[in-house]
Parts: sequence; C-alpha cells; structure tokens
Amino acid sequence: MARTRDIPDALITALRDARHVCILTGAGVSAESGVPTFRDAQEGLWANYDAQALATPEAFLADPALVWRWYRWRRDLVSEAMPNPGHYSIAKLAGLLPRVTLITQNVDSLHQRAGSTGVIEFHGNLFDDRCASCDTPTTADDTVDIPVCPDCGGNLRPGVVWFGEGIPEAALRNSSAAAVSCDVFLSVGTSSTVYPAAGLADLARDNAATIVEINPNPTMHAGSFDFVIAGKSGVVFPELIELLDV
Ligand code: BV8
Repeated sequence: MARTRDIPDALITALRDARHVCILTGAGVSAESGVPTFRDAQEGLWANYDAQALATPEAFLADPALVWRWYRWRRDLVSEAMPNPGHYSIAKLAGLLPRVTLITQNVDSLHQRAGSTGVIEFHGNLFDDRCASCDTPTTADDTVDIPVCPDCGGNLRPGVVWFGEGIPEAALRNSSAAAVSCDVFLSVGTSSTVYPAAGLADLARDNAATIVEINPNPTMHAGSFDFVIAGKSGVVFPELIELLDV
C-alpha cells in the first residue's frame, strides 16, 4: 500500500522496542464507522441539542424521557454501525506487540466488536443500564419511555459516565497504571478536551513514555506530543500494522 503520510521510522522503532504500549481512543476512531463524534453538530432531531448538555445528571433529572430518547437514538445508530479498519487494526496490534492496553472513551462497543479484548471503558458503555437510585445493573424495557428498576422502582439510566460523574474506580485505576508503566502512549481520535481522560497522556509523558497523537486535526495539545501523525485512524493504523508486521 502506498504510504499516504510520513510515519517516522523513529516511531516504528519505538513501537518495536516497546514492552508495553497504551492506546487511548476517542470518538474520532468511530467516525469512519458513521458514528458522529461528540463535537460534531448532531444530526436531524438532535441538531438543537448539545451532546455535552444531554450527557449530564441534570439533564436526566430534568427530562429523563428526552435523555432516554437520545440514548436510544444513539444505540440504534451504533447497532447499525460496523467497526472500521481503525478498530480492526488496533485489535490486530495487540497480537504484534508484547503488551497493549486499550483504554477507550467511547461507549459504542465497536472495539470489542472488532476483536479487542480487555478494553478499559473509561466512560462506561451505551448498552449497559442501571438504576439511577440503587445502582443495580439491569436491562431496561425499551417499550417504556422511562424504564424503572424492578428492585426499587427508581428510574433506570444508561450505564455511561456523565459529565460531573466520577470515572468507574477500576477503569481509573487500571488506566492510570497503564499510563504510568507504558513505553509508548498513542492518543487517537480524541480532542483531548475531556478530563481526566485527557490527563492520561501527561501521566505517560511524566513517566518517560513516548507520547503520540493520531488525529486528522492536530489538537491544542499537539505541541506536547513527541509525534503528531495528521491522519485518520482508519488509514494510519493499517499503515502502522503494515510497517510493524514485517
Ligand atoms: C469528572 C459518556 C470529577 C457519555 C462522556 C478538569 C479536570 C477534571 C475534570 C474537569 C476539568 N474541567 C472540567 C471537568 C469536568 C469534565 C470535563 O472534562 N469537561 C470538559 C468538557 C472540559 N469531566 C468530567 O465531568 C468527568 N468527570 O471529572 O469527575 C468527579 C470525581 C469524583 C466524583 C465526582 C466527580 C467525566 C467526563 C465523562 C463524560 N462522558 N461520555 C456519553 O457518551 O453519552 S465524554 C464524551 O466526550 C465521550 O466519551 C467522548 O469520547 C469524550 C471526549 O470527546 P472525544 O472522544 O475527544 O470526541 P470529540 O468529538 O471531542 O473529538 C473527536 C476527535 O476525533 C476530534 O479531535 C477529531 O479531529 C478527531 N477525528 C475525527 N475523525 C477522525 C478523528 N480522529 C481519527 N480518525 C478519524 N477518522
């Protein structure tokens, strides 16, 4: 395949020499699967809503039926979507290197559908439901506008992390440990605006890792990365696989 951009030999060498590579993905990795990123204007019905305002406990408290409609719209959209070459290549990378930790901010299960295992879901999962009152994990009845908990009668909510909510303890612990111990940290398809996820690259750099940004639009943090690869994940990762798999 003709190389469509410069992936520096030094980066390939760093990846080949790495004992542990940590990959953090954001919504951009699912963009080539047709899943709108968080900061894209939302399509159609949702054009008048700000995703960041909807993904909050306050929005759910104010109008749980609206928030459920939004999440059901996203579930349908993601269920129709297919993993793209970026997802598949990230899954393949795990078989080429001694140790890869995949942390995703995405809630769409596309990494798992592409074959990645041990995925750390930093912001939860779109398809998990739990009770907003007693926290019991359960499966919501999709025929009801606002599904309720069979145990306590409280409203059910999607099992994602909303703005203002803490990251699941195990996900935070395991992600931080991976960032501290990795030799190379790849930050892919994320605008690096949401914390504490965006702080993982800093943690990796502060622990002597080589940090890399892969994004068609270099972010405001691009200057702090050792390598910035301006490209789509669905193009760059197949190229990385080709360069490593020799
Ligand atoms: C918390 C699940 C405290 C829901 C999401 C400073 C420090 C710490 C916290 C804060 C802080 N300042 C503000 C905060 C609070 C807040 C925050 O960070 N706000 C931001 C907006 C400033 N953080 C929080 O609230 C977090 N919690 O801090 O808790 C606490 C502690 C203890 C106890 C109580 C509280 C929780 C944040 C989690 C929010 N939930 N998702 C849902 O999905 O519905 S975040 C949401 O945004 C998604 O998960 C998404 O992944 C994430 C980040 O966005 P990106 O993934 O980066 O997507 P984006 O659209 O921005 O960018 C896409 C990129 O892809 C672009 O750069 C584009 O160029 C690129 N791209 C496009 N196409 C491609 C591509 N790249 C590659 N290939 C392509 N083809």
